[in-house]
Amino acid sequence: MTVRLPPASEGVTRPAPDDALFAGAMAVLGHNWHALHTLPATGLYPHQWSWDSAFIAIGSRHLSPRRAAQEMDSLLCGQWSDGRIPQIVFDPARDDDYSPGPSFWRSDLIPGAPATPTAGLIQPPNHAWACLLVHQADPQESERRQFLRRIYPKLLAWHEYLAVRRSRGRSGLACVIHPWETGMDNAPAWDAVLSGVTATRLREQSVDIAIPRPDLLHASASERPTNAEYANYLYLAARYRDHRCDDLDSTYPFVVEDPAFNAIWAASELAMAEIATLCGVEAGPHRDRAAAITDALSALWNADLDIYLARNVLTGELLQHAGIAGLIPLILPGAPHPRKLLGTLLGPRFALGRSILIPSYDLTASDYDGARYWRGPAWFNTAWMLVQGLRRHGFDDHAAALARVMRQAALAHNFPEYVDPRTGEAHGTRLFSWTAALALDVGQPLG
Ligand code: 2M8
Repeated sequence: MTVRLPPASEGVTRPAPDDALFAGAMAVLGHNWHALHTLPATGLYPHQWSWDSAFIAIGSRHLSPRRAAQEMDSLLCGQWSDGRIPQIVFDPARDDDYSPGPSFWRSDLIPGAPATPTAGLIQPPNHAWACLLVHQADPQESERRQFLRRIYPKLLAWHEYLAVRRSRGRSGLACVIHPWETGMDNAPAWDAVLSGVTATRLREQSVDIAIPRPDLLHASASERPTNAEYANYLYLAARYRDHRCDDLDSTYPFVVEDPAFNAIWAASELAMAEIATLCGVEAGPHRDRAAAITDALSALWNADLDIYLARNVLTGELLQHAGIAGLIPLILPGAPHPRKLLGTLLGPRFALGRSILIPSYDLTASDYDGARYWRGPAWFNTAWMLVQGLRRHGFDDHAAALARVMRQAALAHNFPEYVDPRTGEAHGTRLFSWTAALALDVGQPLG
């Protein structure tokens, strides 16, 4: 790996010589820096991803707050006129290196899409949360560049998109219409919904479609989603694209309310309240919305499992799988069950303190798989969010222990995308940006 510092290096803090994590994370983020943003990984993910960039900015603010702000500015160049921040902002030069890429989406043909090519789907809304943290890293620099004042209206439009275009029914929660929108693409909770999609797809598609898998050049097939899953992913994405990314399409076959997506939205609304105050704008509506989403999440609470579950909006059923998404509401100050969530984290399903980080899925489930993507392995972004949640509710010793394991696991395995929570074995790609950024963040005084 060539270590390359970012161009905005004037504000870069030099690491203490003995801080290998700081130096390693800085090297990874320098290596993955491209043009005006950071790639999740140069081979497997050669474009700019939405929630990745927000997580990356949370870490890179310790290296250069200016560069972290640039990361968010760059992502928002891909915002659509309806307010959505797209899942991916593409580098048109790397169309063949990732599927589905810019030539699949052809966003230039969709009304409201920006000039730069993007995907039409979205990802979890952690952006306002990240922007506030970036501001706090160097308020004078942020003020000088009018960072919050410039970004606030864009974040406002994004949250309005979620409230208006993504609310189906009266639950008060936003829905996602593709597994990719949850960021936890092949989580077992989606299996039942996707089996209905398979039936529809097979009825509609008389011939097999080609399934390009450039991802398998960079990660083992046993660690990635299967071709059967990809067939559904591509079908759902193509259907949404062919309906011009119209969220009001009432016959869409995958509509889910996800606890992590909505908890992150509420956390970002709380951040919006602080940003609004700093910009001299009324903060009340953001606090009210955060409270309303937090209340609405109660409908997803499962008192037998002591965890939040996702809901299939089309049938009204809660999807009976204990995944890490169901613990993420712990990030909310108003979360009503912090002790129960801690109990679930410490119990046999997630084994906090006995597993490496926290598994993405129930360790006791028969379909748990510690190596395959979101079906079991432990990820650093979910660990980071739970460190924040544990701290917020005063579980400081657990937060500190989890932060320590994050740093150790990141450094020991060359900043892996994910690890087996039982053995610590690294999986997916290496030199993964959010692993570096978030392991760095939890060790910093501001982190
Ligand atoms: C993974 O998802 C992409 C599709 O968005 C993929 O597998 O190709 C997920 O882990 C997602 O959460 C993440 O944002 C993305 C880039 O790191 O990779």
